[in-house]
Amino acid sequence: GTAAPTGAGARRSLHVRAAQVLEDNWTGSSTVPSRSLYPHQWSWDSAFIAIGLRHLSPLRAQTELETLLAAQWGDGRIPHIVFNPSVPLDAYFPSPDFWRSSTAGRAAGAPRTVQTSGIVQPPVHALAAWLVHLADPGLSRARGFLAGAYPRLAAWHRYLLHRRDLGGGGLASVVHPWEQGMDNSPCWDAPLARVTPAPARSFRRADLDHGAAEDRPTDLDYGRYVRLAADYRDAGYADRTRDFAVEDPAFNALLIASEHALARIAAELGATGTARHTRAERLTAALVDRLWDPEREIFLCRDLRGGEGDESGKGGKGGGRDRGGRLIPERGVSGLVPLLLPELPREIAAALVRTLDGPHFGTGTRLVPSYDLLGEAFDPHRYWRGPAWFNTGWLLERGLREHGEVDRADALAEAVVRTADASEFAEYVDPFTGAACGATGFGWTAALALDLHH
Ligand code: 9YW
Repeated sequence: GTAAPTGAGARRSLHVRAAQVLEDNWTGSSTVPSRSLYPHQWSWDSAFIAIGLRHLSPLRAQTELETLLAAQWGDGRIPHIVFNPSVPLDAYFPSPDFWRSSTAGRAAGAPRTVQTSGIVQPPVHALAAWLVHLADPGLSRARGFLAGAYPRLAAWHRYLLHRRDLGGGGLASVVHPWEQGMDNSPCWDAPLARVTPAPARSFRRADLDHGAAEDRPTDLDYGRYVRLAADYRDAGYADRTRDFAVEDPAFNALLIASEHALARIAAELGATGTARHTRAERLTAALVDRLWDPEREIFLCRDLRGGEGDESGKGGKGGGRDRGGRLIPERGVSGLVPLLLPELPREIAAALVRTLDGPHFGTGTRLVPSYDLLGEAFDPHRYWRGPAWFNTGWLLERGLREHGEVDRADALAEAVVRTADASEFAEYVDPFTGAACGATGFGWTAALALDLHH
């Protein structure tokens, strides 16, 4: 492509064009990730979108999060999708008639009036709420934004820390790859292989009407996603031990970062946040204890159901089965996201920076790939199996800055902004060339480019 223009004119134009994407995707109370592929409200998308939206309209950013929080379940979970009733049922699969939240989720306290999914997504919300507050504290106080959000965010974290501590080690587990947000990451291949796929004729994908098949998950992946979601639904969305239960580093790092944010929110509201900061430190220690791989110098996923009857779980000193389940020996970008955490031991932060720069993620790339460049499953175009995504770029930029890596952070920020702009705010890009994949006009890409540009 052509070199990105620089200077005041270019800055204005990025701002205007990103703002236009967010305007086009705004429904009146929230923002869709993509008009074509994802026509409803998604949980972690909304958190990232609010972080960018705060620069355009703090009121809209607050509303974005309030709309999501209004769909919270009685047990504290924030659903991964809040459905827009005016969108036709066949526009997205799985649709409300699959999840049946208001009936199947009744015991878990699903809302009666709004239809949602029954699984969750990474807890970026308290961090987003805090950043949105900081953009206009006066408006936030006048509207009671944090006072309204705090009890809901606290219940959300309580749900994750109690109902979802399926491994008993203090971390939250995901019970579906969609919950972690990186749907078809090779990290899920081993735990998913144990799941019997739902028959292909029992459902109809809607994503292939809008996205290229070779950029999307396969039909076999979808069969397994459907099976896991249907089993969870049929169990009333109860969080007992499940067939698929994984402790993921990014999911837990975001929970910890959000716990720190919740401590700041509590302090702003006149309470003390000390207990929450202490809990966040304890969680950071648990993350290191359960998921850090000192040889690979990256955090791994722990498959709680893994290692039952196979020999492969023994690898990695101290990281094997003694803590329950087994570590999955795949390097995903998720394993770098804990760089975000302020209390990460110095030597671990330094090791993560080395991994980020090295042959598995750094060599020859413009933006950080979603998966190991040297991994067997690496594919530069297929969704979460290699392409670079902008939300992980934003999180790593923040992590680098947190640990004093100012030059690296500046370079990554610039690459994120430039690539977002040049790709028409693509959903994800080829990590080497920056070529657009998936949808364009994607919500969090526009929002986070705007945030880093600011
Ligand atoms: C799907 C909306 C969502 C993101 C996920 C991403 C994708 C939904 O889109 O999942 O149908 O595959 O993987 O992280 O929140 O943007």
